Amino acid sequence: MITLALSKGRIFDETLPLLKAAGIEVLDDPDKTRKLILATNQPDVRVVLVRATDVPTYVQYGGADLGITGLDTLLEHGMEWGGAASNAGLYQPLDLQIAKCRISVAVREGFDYAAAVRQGARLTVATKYVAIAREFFAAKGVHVDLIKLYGSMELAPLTGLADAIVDLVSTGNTLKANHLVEVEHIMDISSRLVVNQAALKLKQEPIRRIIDAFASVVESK
Ligand code: PRT
Ligand code: MG
Repeated sequence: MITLALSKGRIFDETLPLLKAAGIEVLDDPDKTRKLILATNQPDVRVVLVRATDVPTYVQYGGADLGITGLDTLLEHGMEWGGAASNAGLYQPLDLQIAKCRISVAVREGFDYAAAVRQGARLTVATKYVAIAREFFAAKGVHVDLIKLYGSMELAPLTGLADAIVDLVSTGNTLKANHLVEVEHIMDISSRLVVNQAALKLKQEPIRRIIDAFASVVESK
């Protein structure tokens, strides 16, 4: 049995065409079923639905053989757990070029971020990406107090909780609707295929087949 960990939402939706190209069709609609283990048309392939932030954990510890996760989640997972070595057991063979966005710093319209940085002000930054933010500001030499949030980051500068946020931006519409502006582009993000290293050795043939099918779709784009 091959187990693929996916999160509901955009990653699931954008993964379906890749699975189809690999000859795999998920038999349940995750929005209609309460099942967490979804069968596919291939009797030896199943999909498990987990929280986006849990995908690296499932794959690293072998709860799933493969998973698809944003680079944001993958980096944050590795850094929180103590650096690159903590992604040991996780093999990252492919950038799937799906669920693309960027991770940025944003502030309230009218907040003079450049001046605050120039003056060496201590900034309060709210984010779900504490490790990524810490590393980014440390490299810039900017002193920050980080506040961990689990969602609706956009609210933080509007309520006075923080001066800035570090969050994902895709179209920019969410920032605009909340009168926030992007002031730094930290990095580009896309989703990655991750594979449990031990599983790759034990189930090399079927896993390789899935990796190769995904790779050929990505290359043909
Ligand atoms: O929602 P939940 O808390 O369960 O988990 P999640 O938010 O981690 O999952 P999900 O499905 O929202 O995101 C999964 C992955 O999709 C992320 O880890 C990213 O790698 C990728 N992705 C791509 C995005 C976006 N684009 C994106 N735009 N994830 C989130 N957003 C959000 C962003 O946080 C902001 O609130 O969309 C809003 C901005 O979008 P625009 O288009 O208005 O700029
Ligand atoms: Mg979300």
